[in-house]
Amino acid sequence: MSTENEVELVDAFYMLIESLKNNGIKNIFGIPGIPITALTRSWQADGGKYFGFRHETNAAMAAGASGYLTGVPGVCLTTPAPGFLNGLAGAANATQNGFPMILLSGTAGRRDTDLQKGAFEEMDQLAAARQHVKASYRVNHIEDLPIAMARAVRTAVSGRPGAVYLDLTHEMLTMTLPKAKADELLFTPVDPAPRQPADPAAIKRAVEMLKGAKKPVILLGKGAAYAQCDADIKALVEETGIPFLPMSMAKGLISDHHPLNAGAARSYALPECDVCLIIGARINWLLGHGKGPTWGNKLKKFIQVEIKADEIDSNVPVAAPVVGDIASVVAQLREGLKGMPKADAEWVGGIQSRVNASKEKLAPTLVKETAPGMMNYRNSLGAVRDVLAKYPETILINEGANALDNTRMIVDMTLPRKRLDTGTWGIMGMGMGSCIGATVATGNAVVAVEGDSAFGFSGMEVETIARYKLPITVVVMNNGGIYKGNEENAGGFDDPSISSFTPGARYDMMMTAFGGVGVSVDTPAALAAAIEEGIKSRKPTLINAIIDPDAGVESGRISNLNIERKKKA
Ligand code: OXT
Ligand code: ADP
Ligand code: MG
Repeated sequence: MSTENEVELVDAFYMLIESLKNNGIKNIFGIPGIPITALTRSWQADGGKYFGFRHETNAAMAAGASGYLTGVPGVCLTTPAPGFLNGLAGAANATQNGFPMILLSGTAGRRDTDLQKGAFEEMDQLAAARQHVKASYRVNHIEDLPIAMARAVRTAVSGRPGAVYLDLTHEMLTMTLPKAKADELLFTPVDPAPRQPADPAAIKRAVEMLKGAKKPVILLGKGAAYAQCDADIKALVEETGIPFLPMSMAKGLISDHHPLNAGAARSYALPECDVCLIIGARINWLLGHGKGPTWGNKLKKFIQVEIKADEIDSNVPVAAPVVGDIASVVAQLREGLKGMPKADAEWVGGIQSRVNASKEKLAPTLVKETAPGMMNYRNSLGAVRDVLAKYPETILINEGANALDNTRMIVDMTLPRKRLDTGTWGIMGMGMGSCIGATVATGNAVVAVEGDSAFGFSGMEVETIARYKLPITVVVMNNGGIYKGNEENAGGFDDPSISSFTPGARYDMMMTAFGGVGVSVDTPAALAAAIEEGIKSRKPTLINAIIDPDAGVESGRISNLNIERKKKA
């Protein structure tokens, strides 16, 4: 603040910081540099929490994870052009996943940028952001900051959540304003994510369809987890007695141990069902686009609860669209379904017996002993499952291919919003940023199960984890490569194959390099002990879990999406 002719002035930093605070923002994730270093410092000086990263994509991943877990947008602050573009990758991922976040970036001066004079870090960032985020806005004047921030927050959290980009122009960041005027402009937005109950006619249609169903299932997606109406969703399932299947990040929304959980009979329940009530999931690639073998090659009667009207019929006809917010709609459905008889016992029993059979088949593989250094994905993750069962509040971050698919199958979740993974894009590199965002947002301990390739995309944030002394335990599933660690060079040469990494790599030493705890383990028992110690001690911990290089399969569970080379004639 300064005075000119006795008028007290405030600068753009003040306006921005006050606007962030007015919108309930408590943390900023980012990397400082020209021209936002002093802005970042001012945020911290003002009492704001700041988490300085080593790469902006990871900072943006942290912001996205924080937004998903709390419903308040996470904020990532970057420098122009290269810093901004790094952050944009994380913002794009947040948008794909429906996580609310705000990407703030400084820019080079508009005058030079628009005439392409070659300014320091010159780039038309607004144009670049536009196609990758839900909305992008440029702030050209200090007076617009309160409105710009409110607009960013409201856009990020209302309707389908997503990332919003705010372009903080160089010129704007140098402006000042009389404090009296500033105080008039600053405000707290009212109800940024308003409830949107569905049309009663749509509810009636859905209710009739459910009542007429012989083999109904309920599919829960991460939109349902995000909606934070866990008790109502559980009540809907229990009152109707309809089996449910969670998409990966909806695991735990209702406990994986619940008797109506049909997750372990997926390949029976989806093809066999007649009516599928989808709550907060898109009918995209993860659901076979609503057709084909995933659904028994039959068109199902879909009831889709969705906030974004144009998502309906995106892949297959939806018989009963219910456009509205999940919390309102689930309450409306429960009301409409009152007195409905429970789902057919034969149908439910058939699913339950298949669930039990799958679990019984899997069980011995989870405890099978292997020679030291030859752990596979089953027995190692069996050990992870047993430890996490003791600490259900722990948030699980999970990426990789075999490391992802097997964890999703083996490690049960019993509480909502405790699992974040590669999501809609199947993205590698969400790991360490999401770990940091998750613990900062919730205070909970975090365990990350990472493929060794996946870990590499954000591995340098181990330093960030150690520097802030965060309660994060990272397990690197070290099979020495992408999918497998024993592939040979396709040309028969000595240099590494396309998928191999350094054999015998000691990822644990990355954590000890920064003062955290590093452990290398080669048996399930040692892995379990190291994880438990990490969770209990809340010390930054990295466990190098040595996995048989031959244990994985190419592309994990989605090898059907790969393209094989055509056979020569
Ligand atoms: O019913 P059936 O019999 O079918 O059985 C199912 C369930 O019923 C059963 N099940 C159970 N059984 C017993 N008990 C329990 N409790 C239970 N629960 C379930 O198990 C099966 C499977 O269940 P699921 O998963 O529900 O069913 P299904 O049919 O698999 O579901 C279909 C899908 C599509 C929903 C599911 O498969 C899914 O969610 N898949 C997500 C896959 C995904 O996103 N993968 C990540 C991307 S792969 C690839 O792209 C990689 N890259 C390239 C790359 C990427 N991605 N990003 C960037 C920025 N750059 C490059 C790379 C580099 S992966 C990768 C690295 C890999 O190497 P790593 O070293 O990191 O990892 P490793 O592989 O470990 O080496
Ligand atoms: P999954 O990957 O778990 O299948 P998706 O990300 O594909 O889930 O789908 C989530 C869906 O939930 C999105 O289409 C999104 O618009 C919707 N959604 C998110 N929040 C809400 C909400 N509060 N009410 C209704 N729909 C929502
Ligand atoms: Mg691997």
